[in-house]
Amino acid sequence: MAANAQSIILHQYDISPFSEKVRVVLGIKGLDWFACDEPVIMPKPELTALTGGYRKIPVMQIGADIYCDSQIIIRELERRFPSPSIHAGSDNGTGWGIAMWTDRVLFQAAVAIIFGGGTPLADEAFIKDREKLTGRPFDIEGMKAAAPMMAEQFRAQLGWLEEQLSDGRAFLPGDNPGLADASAFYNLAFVRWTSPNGVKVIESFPGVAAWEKRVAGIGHGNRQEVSREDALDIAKATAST
Ligand SMILES: N[C@@H](CCC(=O)N[C@@H](CS)C(=O)NCC(=O)O)C(=O)O
Repeated sequence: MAANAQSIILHQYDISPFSEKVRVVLGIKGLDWFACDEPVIMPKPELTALTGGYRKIPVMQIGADIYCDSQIIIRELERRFPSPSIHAGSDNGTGWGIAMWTDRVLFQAAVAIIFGGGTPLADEAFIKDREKLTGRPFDIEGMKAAAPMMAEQFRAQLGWLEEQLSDGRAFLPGDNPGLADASAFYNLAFVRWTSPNGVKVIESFPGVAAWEKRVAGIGHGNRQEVSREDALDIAKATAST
């Protein structure tokens, strides 16, 4: 079936860690959705036409309604598709608090390990693009110097996950996967895709490595593809709700 005005369209790219967080939530909820692949660097003319200039990934589109930022996307998915809840086995605030940790502190450690370890992802065009985005130098040499220390930061934080899982629970909140799992997992996935050194750190935690397999096993729901042109046409032909 082709995408239409009711379809969930996720503007993303496969190696985007924040997209992986949303893809896992789509998996937890068992939803049908369409991936609309966007470029990793600017220009992104179809995306910015939808968002009014926001260039980051992921962005969710349902008809002409556009949701920027993974937190807002996940909140909207929870509102529209409450069952199963991303808060199952947890209170509603805890997952968001954990996500703030994973999206900032844990993510920064993962980024330093990945880019400080050398990755083909960081070619000249990518570095220039990210420097324009942040207005700061993309300091590969600084990240290289910080990588060993950040690997230890990463190790310490994975230790918290190991501790949480040490009573034999399947997922971070308990029997059912939720926001905390999606949020922690995407950082490990990003490291796995790009950093053999980081993988060694993950593998040193047996409980975390086993949990990671369980989260990967949830999958991403039912994914189909939609082109950027078709996604834009859907928005043009629809009124915002
Ligand atoms: N707070 C945002 C962060 C999103 C983010 O930083 N995404 C990265 C890719 S994972 C990005 O867009 N990088 C710049 C780009 O792709 O243009 C969220 O949670 O969605």
